[in-house]
Amino acid sequence: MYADVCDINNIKIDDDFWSAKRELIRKEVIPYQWDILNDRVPEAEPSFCMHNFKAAAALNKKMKDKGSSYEPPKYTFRGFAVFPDKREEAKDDEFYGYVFQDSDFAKWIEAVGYSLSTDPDPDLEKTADEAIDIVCAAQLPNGYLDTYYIINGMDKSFSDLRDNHELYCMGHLIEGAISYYKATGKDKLLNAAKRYADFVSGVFGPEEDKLHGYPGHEIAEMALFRLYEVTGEERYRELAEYFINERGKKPYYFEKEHPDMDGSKDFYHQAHLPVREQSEAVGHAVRAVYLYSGMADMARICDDKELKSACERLWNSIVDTKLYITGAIGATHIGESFSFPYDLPNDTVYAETCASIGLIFFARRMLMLHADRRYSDIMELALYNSVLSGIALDGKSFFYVNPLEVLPEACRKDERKEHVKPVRQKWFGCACCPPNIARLISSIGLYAYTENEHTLFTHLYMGSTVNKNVGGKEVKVTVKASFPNSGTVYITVENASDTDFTLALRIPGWAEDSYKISGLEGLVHEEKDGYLYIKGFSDNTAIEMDFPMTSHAVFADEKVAEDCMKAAIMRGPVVYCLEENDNGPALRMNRLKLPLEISESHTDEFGFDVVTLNVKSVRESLTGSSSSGSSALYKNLDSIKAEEKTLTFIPYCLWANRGEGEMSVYVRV
Ligand code: FUB
Ligand code: ZN
Repeated sequence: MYADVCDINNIKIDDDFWSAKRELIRKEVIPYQWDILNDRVPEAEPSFCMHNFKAAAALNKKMKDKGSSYEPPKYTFRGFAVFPDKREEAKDDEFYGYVFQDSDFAKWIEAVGYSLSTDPDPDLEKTADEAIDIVCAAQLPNGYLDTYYIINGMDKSFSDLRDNHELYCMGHLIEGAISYYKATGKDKLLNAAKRYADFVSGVFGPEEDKLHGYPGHEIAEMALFRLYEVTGEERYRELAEYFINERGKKPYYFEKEHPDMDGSKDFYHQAHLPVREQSEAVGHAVRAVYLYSGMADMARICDDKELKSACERLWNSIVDTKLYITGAIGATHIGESFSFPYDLPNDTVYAETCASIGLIFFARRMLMLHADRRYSDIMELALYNSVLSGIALDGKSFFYVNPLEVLPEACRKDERKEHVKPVRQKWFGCACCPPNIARLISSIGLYAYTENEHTLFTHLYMGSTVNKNVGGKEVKVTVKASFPNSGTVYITVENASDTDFTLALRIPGWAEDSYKISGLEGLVHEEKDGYLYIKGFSDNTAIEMDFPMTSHAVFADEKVAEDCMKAAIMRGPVVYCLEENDNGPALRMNRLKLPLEISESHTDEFGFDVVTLNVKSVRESLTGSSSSGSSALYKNLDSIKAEEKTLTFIPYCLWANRGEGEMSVYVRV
């Protein structure tokens, strides 16, 4: 009865690079995260996630046992994030953590599901089943399931959509439940998520007696569309559509909820305009890309052309004016938000890992609307750079903020850079990013491929096998690749004769002019929007492609003041950076020599084969005498000394894996 547009169970990843990352998630991150959710890691900030579900379950039981004689707690606002002074002082029946702490479990179970779908693990499944029992025990008889209100008092539930994340937690719960159901066939959590969504659809909607609001932090939209596609039940699509259509209508819902709210602040929640009229990506970056993802789902599912145009405008607003070269978004920590166009500071940047992950969600959905490599190029860029930077090579520490330039002393002593950490952290009280990385990497196959009835689209190249049913025949596509080190790709297509099967292969923008392909003899092919569409396969076809990974300098548009006369170095989709570890301190004193002279080396210093780049440069220093006689800070310039030097660049995502030090992506030319 349940169907899905893209089935992870049909995609097997077998790739040196990505299988190792998936193993890291399976063996390190998922068990570590489970310990964190249960507050068993003394050196990490406590989560209280499972504590809250247990407290809510106990309360729920008490209510059931006492029936009508039970007096439920009356709501008291105790803060957006409440932690006890000492872990041992936590009370069994109180809620702790951020108001959205439930979502940590949901993201964990989502990653668990993806992992189990390829790597069965009875112990992990048992742990997950027990966790699900606890979560389901917290659900109220009417379907409501958010521990913050169950514990703190239900009388104010859905009274603060702007800040209190009930619909956000529901969205994550739905995504987690679907993943677990698809992996195991067990529907206990899925049924709980459906019951919560059913409850919510009884609360929100166009009818007069319902609330006419929408999520303060988007995600419910895309989750509900997915629930609709998995279950085929229309009410979930209708609820998602309602949330999207209602957003930004006047009078503004959040201002009705918060009469003291400054009217200019609706943009923070992307609620300043009806979504079809929005053109500039604004406000909180994660919320924005989660909303745009839901909008793209709706444009596809409902064939809504106006919404598709809005998605395209918003996509362009991001990639043309607000995107870091690493695929990061969100230039300012003030509100974790987008800044104005071309404002892309490298050191005070926010660049939240979740925001790049959300951009990948948005890209995938735009690809499902219309396969065009302008989406997959950015998806690949964000993945190999700002997302992978978010997790340490040993899977044990994480970045929330992904800067492009770091001076460790400034991170410690300058309040404006307090959010920027020079080394990855064990965990975060607000732990959105690590579990988001886990769910993305463990489901990476869903980003490598999308499909429609006859066509399999290959967006990312990685060793993998995909089975696709075309007109009753099981076509098998096998890819062998060694990205990002090498751009050579071998593809075989089996069992495709006498079918309408089409393989659409992405030609990455960075290899557009240099790629080579062989094996197309006898096949019908044409290129469109950066994809090579091939059909007319026999039962055994081999294709070889080569996308040369050449290194080159990239310059930002001159409107980006921060990067004026500076270059970044890229090799294929990978952005490189300088670290103090290889190049000494005061990285700013280095200047690249033009035309660039780059050679490649290999190192196993990171535990696997990494291509490093050696770039000819000069190290400059100024000599002169004091300009005023009383200050050593300023001098009259006598000369600029330039010493020839070869700089060593490493892939940006690997920075800070060898201890603390300066880092810079951009270098003067
Ligand atoms: O509000 C939930 C999550 O916490 C957001 O997505 C992140 O930006 C962090 O603020
Ligand atoms: Zn995050």
